[in-house]
Amino acid sequence: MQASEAWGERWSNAVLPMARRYMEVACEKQSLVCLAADRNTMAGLMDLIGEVGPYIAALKTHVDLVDDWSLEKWTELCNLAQEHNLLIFEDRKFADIGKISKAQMGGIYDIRSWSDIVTAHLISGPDIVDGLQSAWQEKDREGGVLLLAQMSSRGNLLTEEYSENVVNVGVQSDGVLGFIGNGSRPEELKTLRMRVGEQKMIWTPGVNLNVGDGEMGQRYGDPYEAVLAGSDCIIVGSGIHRADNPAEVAKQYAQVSWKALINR
Ligand code: S5P
Repeated sequence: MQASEAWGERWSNAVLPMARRYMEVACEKQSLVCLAADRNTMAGLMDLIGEVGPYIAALKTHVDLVDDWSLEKWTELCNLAQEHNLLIFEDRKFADIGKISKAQMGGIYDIRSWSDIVTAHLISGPDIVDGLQSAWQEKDREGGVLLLAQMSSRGNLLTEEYSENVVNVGVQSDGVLGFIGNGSRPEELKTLRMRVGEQKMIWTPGVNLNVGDGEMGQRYGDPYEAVLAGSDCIIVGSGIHRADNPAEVAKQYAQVSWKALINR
């Protein structure tokens, strides 16, 4: 199926090249799954990507939680991700002023050189998006920012009003790929989708085939419901990387997410 057919308005309205790239990869793989690869060793990460690479469209990393990180090993990981045609998404949740966020795209981890997508809070104001985009531009690279409009964890401080403000700023900003929404609450997601409209993406953590409460305040909703409510990508971590057979489970998430997109 063509990406334009599967994605409809999301495809025709897309401005950022990274948005179309994601939609194409998702179509090719028939999967709206972003793996939250929260393993803390390089070997564990490499094994995981090797197993589930064919069933996912994007790879989400937390580069600063890896015990044995080195630039050399990380380059290997990025090469492996590219072999599997995955978008690489560093979930850094930048929050500082524009120029510092830009500088934080460099440093030891040099996120600007290998990430296709990063997350940011809009708490410091709209210039953070320009800061992050200019870091990619200096490396002649394209990227997209996902702004946190909602969170999946209980008791978070992102109020309705705050969320609305984030969306109002984000939809006007070309450097914004879309928003992080709360996958555990389809009703909240529907409201978010109404506010966002049909152009920008919504990516959702807090989804699991086993719905309910997770560890330390995490909450889980049903991935199929999340996509029907307006999510364009389901971010799945422990549901896959802690499974006995990650590949088999990743395949299930892929099937569920793709079916939901087609039905939507
Ligand atoms: O609100 C949020 C935003 C994010 S990006 N809630 C989240 O859980 N996340 C991320 O999604 C979190 O950092 C983790 O990497 C992943 C969820 O993992 P899981 O194991 O709970 O599926």
